Amino acid sequence: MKIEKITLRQVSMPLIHFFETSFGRTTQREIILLEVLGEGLSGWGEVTCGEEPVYSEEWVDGAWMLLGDMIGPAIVNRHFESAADFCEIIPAVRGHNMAKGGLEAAVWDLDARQAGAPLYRHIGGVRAEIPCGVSIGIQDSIDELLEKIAVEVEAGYQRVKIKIKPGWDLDVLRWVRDRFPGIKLMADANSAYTLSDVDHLKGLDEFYLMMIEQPLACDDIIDHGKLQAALETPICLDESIRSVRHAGQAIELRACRMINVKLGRVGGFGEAKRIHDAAEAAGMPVWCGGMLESGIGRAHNIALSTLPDFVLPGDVSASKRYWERDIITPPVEVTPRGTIEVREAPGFGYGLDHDYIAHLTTRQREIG
Ligand code: OSB
Ligand code: MG
Repeated sequence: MKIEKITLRQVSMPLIHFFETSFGRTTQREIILLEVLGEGLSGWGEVTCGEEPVYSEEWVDGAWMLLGDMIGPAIVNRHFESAADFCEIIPAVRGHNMAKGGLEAAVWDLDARQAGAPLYRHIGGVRAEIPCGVSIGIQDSIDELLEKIAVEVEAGYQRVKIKIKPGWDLDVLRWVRDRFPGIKLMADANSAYTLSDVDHLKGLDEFYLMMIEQPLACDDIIDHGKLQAALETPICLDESIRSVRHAGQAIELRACRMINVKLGRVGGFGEAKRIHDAAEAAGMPVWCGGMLESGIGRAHNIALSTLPDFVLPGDVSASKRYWERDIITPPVEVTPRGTIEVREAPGFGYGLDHDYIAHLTTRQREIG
């Protein structure tokens, strides 16, 4: 296959409700969309980096420049066998997985469309319906958090993740457990603790959480292994796993018992599948994380979640939790069973609201 043209668009989308983690609060998303053109068809992808380099080193302006000045020009009109071989023509840029991963996902979407196949089948997915959870940010008060959880439990979501940080952790979890003793509950610290907090973190065990996500440093594996040995609560790694090599090391060092796989963080479907395969071979379940995506990234996450080892509910939830109006049609909807039914149309399976995308676009650049 061959990419004849790439269009970069930046869309500006206000969130319905702010999203706060241990590293900050987001109220408005700036999202780079990628359209890759080949043989008269378009594939679409989304760059999942933040507006600022706080979850990882990547950010929107950096990704825009990298894709527009370096990666885009280097791949336009180059021949490659299929989306699985796209890695062979990507320039040897170190890191920047979200920029590369957004483009790779667009290429997979195009490849699936050219084959007339749904993307999820094209990547080897097997599930017609995926289990869904929600990620709920740090709130201004416990009452607001409890109210938000009540709404999502009522909607049918299969598990609830709350964000924690020092000062918003054990007491908050106690309130949540008091009110919702039976829900599947987990907490995500986004690297807010260190190994010196081990005694404090042992306090998590009384809340019988499904897992604690990324308690320690974003680039750490070894200390997570030490912490896991001291905790009953399973550790799930997010930030620390950027490649199948990291996944292999985490498995070997028993640094986690599950992995949150994010397409952007690991650089696309190719590496996500390799991590999936390594975890599956080790008997470790995985789930699909989220990065407050628009419908395009959300649709890719749904496809990824159909691979066999994605057995745990992911952070893939309904469009209306984020956006007044999404850029895909129909928006992503969740059943009262807390699932998303996977669509069978070619590519990622949803339509695009081109008028609305044009309306939201703040800058655009064409390559090729
Ligand atoms: O750590 O999983 C995370 C959002 C932005 C950055 C990091 C994370 C998150 C989420 C949100 O938890 C998941 C979602 O609802 O998209
Ligand atoms: Mg996380």
